Amino acid sequence: MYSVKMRSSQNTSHISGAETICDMKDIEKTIQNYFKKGFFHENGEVDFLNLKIEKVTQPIQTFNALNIYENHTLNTLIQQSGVSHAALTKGRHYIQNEINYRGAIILCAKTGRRLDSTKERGVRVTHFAFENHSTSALSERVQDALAIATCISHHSHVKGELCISDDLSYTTGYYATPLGYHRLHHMKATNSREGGRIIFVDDSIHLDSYIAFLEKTPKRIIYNP
Ligand code: WAQ
Ligand code: MG
Repeated sequence: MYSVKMRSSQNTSHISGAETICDMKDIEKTIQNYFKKGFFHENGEVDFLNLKIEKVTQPIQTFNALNIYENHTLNTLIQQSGVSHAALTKGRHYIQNEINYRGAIILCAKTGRRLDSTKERGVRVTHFAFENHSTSALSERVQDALAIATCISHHSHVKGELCISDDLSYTTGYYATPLGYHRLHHMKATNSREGGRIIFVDDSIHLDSYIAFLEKTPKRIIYNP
């Protein structure tokens, strides 16, 4: 298997990114798809696009995708998952600020203090593949989001993850906990580059090994509800 990654930017500011793990025979169509996705993007004109292909050498770990739910409010979910309102408020500041992070920001679920030291980059979940074994079709965007959320929540110290797309026209976000992926509609106004991912954790987490798991361990996510 091969890990294939894409990121594109304008004037060093993040525009789009994508990644998967695939068989050798699928690399060509994957990079074609990623070129279109990353180069022609509603977020702006691209002046840099990076494609990276790497052979996967470590064993792949397999996980079941979280179940998808709708009709919960963010406030209830935050409360149930043990994230404080102060932490949520700080998380929303990272989502709303001017910086377009490529990855996720990690905050203490109690105080909202930032714990990762990746500055304007963020922690990026990579080396994962999504396999849909169910009969219900999911859009590529939802497959990707569900895979990332499943990886992020696969740790006993993770309380929840809030995600809002930074794409101008996509306003549905989600809040994921180890117990489920909750879709949240109308999370932002259209035509805004506001967006990001915030991971709320217990601050006794071993951050280096968690980040290594997210960034380096090859992961396969099976959707089979
Ligand atoms: N790992 C960590 N963070 C990421 C990753 C990744 N692989 N990819 C994106 N991000 C961060 C980064 O800060 C982006 O700016 C932000 O998340 C949003 O990324 O069920 O499309 O790819 O309909 O714009 C949610 C789907 C879609 C909800 C989210 O995010 C639904 C989406 P985007
Ligand atoms: Mg985006």
